Amino acid sequence: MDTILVTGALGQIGSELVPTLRTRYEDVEVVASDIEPDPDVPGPYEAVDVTDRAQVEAVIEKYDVDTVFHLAALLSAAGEQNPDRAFNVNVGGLHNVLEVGREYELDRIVIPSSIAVYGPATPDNPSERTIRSPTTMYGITKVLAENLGAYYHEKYDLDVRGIRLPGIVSHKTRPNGGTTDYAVDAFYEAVWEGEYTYFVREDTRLPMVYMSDAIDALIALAEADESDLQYQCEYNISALSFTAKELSERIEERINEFDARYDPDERQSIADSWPSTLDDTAARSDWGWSAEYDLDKMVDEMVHNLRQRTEGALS
Ligand code: AKB
Repeated sequence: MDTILVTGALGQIGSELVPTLRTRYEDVEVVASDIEPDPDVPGPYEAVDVTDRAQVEAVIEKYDVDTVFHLAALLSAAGEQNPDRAFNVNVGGLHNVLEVGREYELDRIVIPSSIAVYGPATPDNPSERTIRSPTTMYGITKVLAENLGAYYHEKYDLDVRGIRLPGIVSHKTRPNGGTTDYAVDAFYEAVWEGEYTYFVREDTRLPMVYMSDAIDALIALAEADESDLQYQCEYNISALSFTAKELSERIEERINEFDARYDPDERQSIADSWPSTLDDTAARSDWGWSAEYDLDKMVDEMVHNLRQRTEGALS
């Protein structure tokens, strides 16, 4: 591995994956890219619209990229607002990366999939091959992404791998356009305003993971021996599973005055269509996945970091 390209680098995952990769692989050039032309981030950075194959090819050629973490995507709620764009970015963008990857004989492409591949017909605690019947455009694009990854691997021997990520809780970059965003928004609003109105019911239980565990999972999968992998892009990882109310109670233990309210909107039906726990036996046995953060450790770290940021901003 000499040069890594990260697409969607300004997003929730990318903004933490890029610095982690740069620290971990000192001799590897890590090129960050996103659609924004001129963000204030450390370089190398390139503006790339993944729906334009020529732009994808240009950056891969310019830096002689051999590995891609392809994160650029619209999430579930944003996808329901604009299904056409979600399809173009999530499927068209990935197709461009795979086509250029095939042409330039890339070593590896890592793509996050999502729990959104599952749907109301999926029983709880599904494993990788349990029925995928998504009811959102985002979920449909992720099923296609998983299948495209497997197809390019089978047909062109391209090394494409991926994880089905649950909701990711993090304090550096706020997620945007997802259904699980409430699990991050609650922390920001609790620290900043002392109150938060969830857009889901209090008994909504979804699988979640803390960001540093999600990053570790992506890197561990990327580094795994190909011969150890039984799946390409569909590894489940399981870390946390809590209801909105349970999250509020834990936040309240640290921020006494926190006032949580619940006013479900159209995102409730998306949340209701997803399983609340996942069977991740394959990730554990194939590439040694296990989460470090339990709910209390995560809540401690979120509250601590957001308080520090607030104090920093005020001083
Ligand atoms: C979303 O809520 O859309 C994402 C996801 C679970 O993939 N966070």
